[in-house]
Amino acid sequence: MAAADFDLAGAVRDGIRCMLMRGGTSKGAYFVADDVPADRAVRDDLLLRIMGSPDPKQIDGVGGAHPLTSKVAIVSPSSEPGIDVDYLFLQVVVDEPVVSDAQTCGNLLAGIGPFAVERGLVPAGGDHTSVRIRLVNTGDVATSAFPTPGGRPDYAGEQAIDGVPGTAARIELEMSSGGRPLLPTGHVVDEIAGHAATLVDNGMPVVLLRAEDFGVTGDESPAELESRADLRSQIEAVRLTAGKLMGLGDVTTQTVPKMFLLSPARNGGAISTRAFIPSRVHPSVGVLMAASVAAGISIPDAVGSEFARLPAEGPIEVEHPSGSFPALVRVGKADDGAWTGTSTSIRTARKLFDGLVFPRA
Ligand code: NQM
Repeated sequence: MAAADFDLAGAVRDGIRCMLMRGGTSKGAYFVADDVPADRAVRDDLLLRIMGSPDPKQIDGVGGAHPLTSKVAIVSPSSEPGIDVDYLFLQVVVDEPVVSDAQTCGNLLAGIGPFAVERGLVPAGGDHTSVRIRLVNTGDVATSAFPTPGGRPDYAGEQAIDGVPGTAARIELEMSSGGRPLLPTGHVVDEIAGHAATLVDNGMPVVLLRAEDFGVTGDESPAELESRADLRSQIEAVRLTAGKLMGLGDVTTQTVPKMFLLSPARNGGAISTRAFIPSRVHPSVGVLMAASVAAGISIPDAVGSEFARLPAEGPIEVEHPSGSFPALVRVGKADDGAWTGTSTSIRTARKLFDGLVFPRA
């Protein structure tokens, strides 16, 4: 929709078509691109009104007052050959008037295939449907496979994922990289503010740090870590430098890179993690974050590789505050010696609500 065609008063009165979905361990508002203004400033202003930002409670909108529940997906048919739909992810900051496209979200990605079928953007392919999705934020491509018995997405199933109660239908997400290097600085370890750091991007830019270097054990609760102002400012200082080194520019108002404190696994997995995303501590772990951690610790000498217990084959279990995330990654070296990575993840998603959302006037 062109900016000139957008009528905010009309949207306030008549509403905008929107589906609320849980995607993995996150939740967000999904829109077809044609239903929202194309102009970035007009669109962002509308999304702030819809989600209820800026306000720590997002009380006057549909946002859930946490970064993991203040997310938006905008989906459109793709003009790219071999790709079905384009998925633009937008993080609506809870307590600031900011909408950021600087990162993608692998959790909301889980809902994109079913949403595309629900909205008629992609036909169901029989009992199972496979949708090729271009992640507009990063240029990566995902193939999402999910059940569509009778030609409709079926959200019920037997798949459990840590961080979500019960079970739901299995959604398989296979990621291929858009050609970015796995190690954006070209180094396995960089030293930042006196700390060893491995900077990795296997779908999500992350910084791997040793928990013990920051005076914590790495099994503290998210609330405990969030309450440590000294720790948060130390980590933020590393993040600002890491962002520049990773080619992300000034990341002061961005939500990437994500900051990981690593320690030895406690529950039989490969490694234990606590992720600053970046101002809150993740109650579990993001999909692409886990893929980036798993790829990083698979590289000899990377931070965390010295205590990671990697399986001979199969998924790498990335432990987090509410369980474990099985990240199946393939890490290799290209002809020029640069490290490369791809990943496969299992998620679930669920349609929660479909209808009209009414932005704040
Ligand atoms: O890493 C959290 C999440 C995410 C990102 C965040 C994500 C991913 O758990 O793939 O999904 O944005 O900080 O949803």
